[in-house]
Amino acid sequence: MKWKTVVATFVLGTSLVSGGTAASADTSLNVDLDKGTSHFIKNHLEAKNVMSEKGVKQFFKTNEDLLNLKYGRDLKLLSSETDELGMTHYVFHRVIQNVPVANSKIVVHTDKSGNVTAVNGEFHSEAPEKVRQLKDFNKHQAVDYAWDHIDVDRVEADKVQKSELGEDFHTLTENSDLVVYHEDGEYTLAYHVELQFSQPYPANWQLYINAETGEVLKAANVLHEATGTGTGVLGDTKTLNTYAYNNTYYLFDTTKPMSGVIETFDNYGGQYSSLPGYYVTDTGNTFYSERQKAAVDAHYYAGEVFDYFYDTFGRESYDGNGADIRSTVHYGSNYNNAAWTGNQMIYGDGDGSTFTYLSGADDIVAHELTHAVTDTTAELIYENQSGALNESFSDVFGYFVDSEDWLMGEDVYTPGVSGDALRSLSNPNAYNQPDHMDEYQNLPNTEAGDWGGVHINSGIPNKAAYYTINSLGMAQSEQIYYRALTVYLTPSSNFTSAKAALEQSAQDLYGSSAASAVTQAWNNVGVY
Ligand code: L5W
Ligand code: ZN
Ligand code: CA
Repeated sequence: MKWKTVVATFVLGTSLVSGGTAASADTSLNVDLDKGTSHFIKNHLEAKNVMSEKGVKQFFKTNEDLLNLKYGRDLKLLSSETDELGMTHYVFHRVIQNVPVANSKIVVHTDKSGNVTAVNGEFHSEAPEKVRQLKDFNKHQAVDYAWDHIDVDRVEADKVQKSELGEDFHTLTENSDLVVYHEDGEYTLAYHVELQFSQPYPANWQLYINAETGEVLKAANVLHEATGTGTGVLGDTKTLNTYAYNNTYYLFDTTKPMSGVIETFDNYGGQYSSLPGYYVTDTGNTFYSERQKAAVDAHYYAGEVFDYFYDTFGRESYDGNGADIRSTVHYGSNYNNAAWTGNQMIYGDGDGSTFTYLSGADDIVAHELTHAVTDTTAELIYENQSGALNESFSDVFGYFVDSEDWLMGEDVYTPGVSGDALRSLSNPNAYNQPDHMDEYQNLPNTEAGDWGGVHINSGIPNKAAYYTINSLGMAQSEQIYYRALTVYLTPSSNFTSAKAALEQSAQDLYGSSAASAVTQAWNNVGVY
């Protein structure tokens, strides 16, 4: 940074505040007004009776040497406003050949008597009087360059959205204006292009494109992380990781230690074909409405399950590689189910008597995300014994995430009845599931037969997990189960091979007595 000595023509003293440091002087001061950094000059500036634009013009003339700015050449008045204290604030653009310098404003403040109390802003007092004016393309072409650069399909970004009330609206905004872009003392004619949209992801792209060459000088998506609050399905208040753009907050969490994001959508109208639906938004970052409850919990619990896998096993998202975790709530109509579709989660609202909003249970969210982990690791085929293992591992990790009870889905199952649940690891029989091979049900491998009873025979490995956890404790058991799922199990593994996989994992991690505890757990359910 170059410092410039300015001889000031002030009547009394002047003080300068810049970049957090303050200095004062009588008739001379070291002022770095040349670059684009912001400066604040106050006290006793030589100017009286500044009651109008004409007066400000005179002020700049009087202080031309100090500020190294010429009124007509370097400044363009944008606005003037008088506040409730009677002070008036004259806002100027710093211009070169009448083109505004990007991100530069100079503001002159006067008190009610017309004394200038301060001048601040980005002075650029050493900027050139002229910049190269060649423009090889126009502002509309600059917008096309910008879309190419960010690699987003404009048609998708301009898709009609639905508001919370179901009204159609568009969120795409495109602006393109000629500016002087400055960086490291270089001043270049450029188009400042803004692309703001909420699909396929919320974005506020700010790009500067060289007006002569089309080179992208700078591109940044300047959305801001925020922390919101919301009401969950059970009426509890939670803190949410959100994103702010254009006075709108999105259920879009970029805070997790992974490349991907956690994002939550609403399937307005229940169109099955329109997944993922629309981002859940709120103008106040307070997601308190009835409609938002299911989304609040889907978003919050997806974060909780991410944290569980990351903190316990170092796993970054379900694929171990930072994939986006996407959820859609209000899926279908009175849908008593939730699912991992192969690339996202969907949650029904329930019919209000069998289930309320299914995302309201953290063990269900963990169950669904564990299906995603299984799909990218053991890939257990969803039929017969391998399918029952697939289901069981989802229930077991549902327990690890929500280990206060052995029940599955109790928070949202039969909202009018307390104490019941969908399944139980400790007592499968109480929920119409076998808990021993003697009770194994041979069912048809069809949808009606639950693909060979995947949600029924899972009671047997679930009970084995219950015995294992009781014997070894949760801390060892969760490592054993994770290792079996990610290292030993294969698509066609059956109950016997699951027993072997878990024994081997226990042996690897904790030795033979842990392996024996696993053996005993599976013997108890008749798997030898
Ligand atoms: C809860 C209701 C059924 C658990 N999926 C399941 O395989 C359920 C999804 C959400 O068992
Ligand atoms: Zn399942
Ligand atoms: Ca539970």
